[in-house]
This record gives sequence, structure tokens and C-alpha cells, in this order.
Amino acid sequence: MPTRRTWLAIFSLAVGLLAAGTAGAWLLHPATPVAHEVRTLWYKAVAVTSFFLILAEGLLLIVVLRFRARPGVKAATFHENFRLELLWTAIPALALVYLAGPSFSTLKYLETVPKSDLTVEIIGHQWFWEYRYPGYGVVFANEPLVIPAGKIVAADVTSIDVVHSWFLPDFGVKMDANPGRVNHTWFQVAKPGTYNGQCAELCGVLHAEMFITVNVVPPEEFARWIEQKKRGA
Ligand SMILES: [Cu+2]
Repeated sequence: MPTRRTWLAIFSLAVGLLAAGTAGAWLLHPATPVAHEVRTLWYKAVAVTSFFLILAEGLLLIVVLRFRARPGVKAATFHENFRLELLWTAIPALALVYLAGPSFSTLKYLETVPKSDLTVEIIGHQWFWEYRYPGYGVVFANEPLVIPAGKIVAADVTSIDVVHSWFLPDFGVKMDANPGRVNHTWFQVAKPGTYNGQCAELCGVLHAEMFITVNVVPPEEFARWIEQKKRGA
């Protein structure tokens, strides 16, 4: 029988894990329409699943406490209850059907690139990122990606060697970079600033150093920057 102290330890661990989960959540500062969609979907999923978690664990707790072994009480010996089992299978199944709708629409939203103002190519290498601006003939690597604020940016993501993943939490983007295949995604960031991410697919010894920095700048500044880059600066 676990002691009171064991229960306290289990409880503290659970609370700690919950708190850590929120602190490290990658949907805290959604910067793009896609990131907002993804976060809304996440809230819906958490709401629906929490309901069942609390219901099931609550019932379990009640049963454990109320029907525990005591002198003079006989254990129940019945087995199945068909009606109950049907109910507790059908209702969660319906909840999953309910969540499937927004899941598929969000997936479609983030994979369907709208008419874009700028296209960038993102190419993973062991162990750095290369960026290309095909509309401007600009290519560089190991430097921050620079994009104009408020503009729709289409990104074609691929890799030169092994599988990488271009993960920018605030953009709601985690796109695999696969050799021999081009994946498409997009982002539109309203607020200028510096956004950070990291390669999210174990790709070799220096995987942990494949950082991603995106500088979002006002469109005029972007125009100046890209002109400078074109001149090879
Ligand atoms: Cu990696």
C-alpha cells in the first residue's frame, strides 16, 4: 500500500509535468495565421480529451475509495455490462469523429499555399540551412532567413543529403526536408522581429546545432536588403 508520501510524490510529479508542458509549449506565441489555426485545434483536442480523462480517472478514484476492501464487505463478482461498454466506446468514438473535421481542415490550410508575394527555397544540409530566393537570384547559407512583414511567403523545403525538418514554432511550421522531394508550406508574419527555431529531425552528430533564425523586417527594409544581397554584399 503506497504511503501518503508516495501519493504526494506522484501528485507533485504530475503537476510538475503539466507545468513544464505549458512552459515548453510551442504554440504560446503564434505569429502566423497557420500557427493560430494549429493552436485553436490544439485547444479543442485538449478540451475534448480532458473531459474523458477527468471522467475516467474521477470514476476510478471514486470506485477505489468507495469499494475498497473492508471487513464485512464482499467483493462483487459480475463481469461485463454490455450497455455500458457500448456507451463508453461509442461516445469517445464520436468525440474523435468530431475532432477529425477541424484536424483535416487545418492540415489542408497549412499545406495549401495561397497566392504568394515571395518564394523562398529552404534546403537542409548536414549541418546547416541554405536559403534561396529564386525570384532574385540570391543564395546563401548559415545566415538568418529574411522575409518581409505582412507578405505571404511560399516556402519550398527540401534537403541535399538526409532528412531534416525546418521547425519554426511561432510560425506553426514543422516541415520535413527530404532529399529528392520538395515539400510546400507558407507563412505570413505580421510583426517584424526575430523568430527562432531548430532542425527537428535527428540528422547526424551536429543536428543539435542546426539552428534557424528568421528576421522579419518591414517590406521597405526587405527591398533594401535583397538589393544589397543581389550585389553580393
Ligand atoms: Cu537535424
